[in-house]
Amino acid sequence: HLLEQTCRDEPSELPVVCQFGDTKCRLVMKNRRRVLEKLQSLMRGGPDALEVITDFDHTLSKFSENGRRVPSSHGIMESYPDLSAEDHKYFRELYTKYYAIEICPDMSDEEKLPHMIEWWTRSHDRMVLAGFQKSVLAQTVDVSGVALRDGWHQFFDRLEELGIPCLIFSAGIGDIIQEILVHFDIRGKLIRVVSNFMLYNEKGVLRGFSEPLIHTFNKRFSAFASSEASANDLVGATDRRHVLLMGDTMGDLRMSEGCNADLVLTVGYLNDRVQDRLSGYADKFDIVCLEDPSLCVPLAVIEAAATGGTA
Ligand code: MG7
Repeated sequence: HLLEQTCRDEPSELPVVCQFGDTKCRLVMKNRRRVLEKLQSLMRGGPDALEVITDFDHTLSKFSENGRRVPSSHGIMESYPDLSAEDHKYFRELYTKYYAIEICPDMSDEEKLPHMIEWWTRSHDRMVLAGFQKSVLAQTVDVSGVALRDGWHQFFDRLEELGIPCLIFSAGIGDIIQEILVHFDIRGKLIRVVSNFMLYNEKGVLRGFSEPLIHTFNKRFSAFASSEASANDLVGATDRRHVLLMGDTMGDLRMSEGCNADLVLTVGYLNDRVQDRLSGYADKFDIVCLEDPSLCVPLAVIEAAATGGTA
């Protein structure tokens, strides 16, 4: 169905409805010819040429469920049971102040950069002060109410069956993400998480975070000037020329910068404020999924590569 829709050539910001099994998804593909060409290349290359580079929070995890916002990995860390009322107030104030800057349409990325570093640093420092304990990590994740997008089981199963590496690239907290994978029993051998990791002292108490700090505006391999690792090296897949990139913010589009792929098909989840943001997303992402709680589109792309490789 996805392929059929893309055959309609006229550029359009109007959503098309695609039916995947029982699920209907509203998609915008502004440049359908380009999507079709990329899909055809992915089919020609087959699964052995493909890798997935994906954001985690509100991309692999849902944005909302039953009318409630699903917490991000930072949000889950902030539900740490031993935080005081002052800690909660502090994190809330940080969020209010800096989130407004992160999404401010009138500031350039350069202007935002020092504020973002300040946010991540202040938040992480406060969590160190609060004495976050490794021993409560699993329980904190278990009770957090985090939800993955519908179809996650099939998505990870297919990646594993087809031997497609999956790089989860996140400016959130790597330990929380890994614990979520454990919580859902996702244990693919080709899954790597590149993110901010917690460092503990010998008593299992948080003492800091891994370097380099990954925040919204350096979430790309080319930004790690001192690191020789490219995305391909990090997932142990130097021969992968084709990338399926998944994200929910414009910044995610740059995640594949610095890895040596020659084709990147981008799928963008537009989770909220669709009216204001659709035009920008439609310009930049090959396929935009509108308020879609499922992984149907990435799964369809993977299946296209799978069948193409054997056809
Ligand atoms: N984000 C970034 N920081 C925080 C934080 O300290 N608390 C909360 N609740 N959220 C935070 O996954 C990356 C996203 O997480 C948010 C330091 C940012 O909005 C960022 O885009």
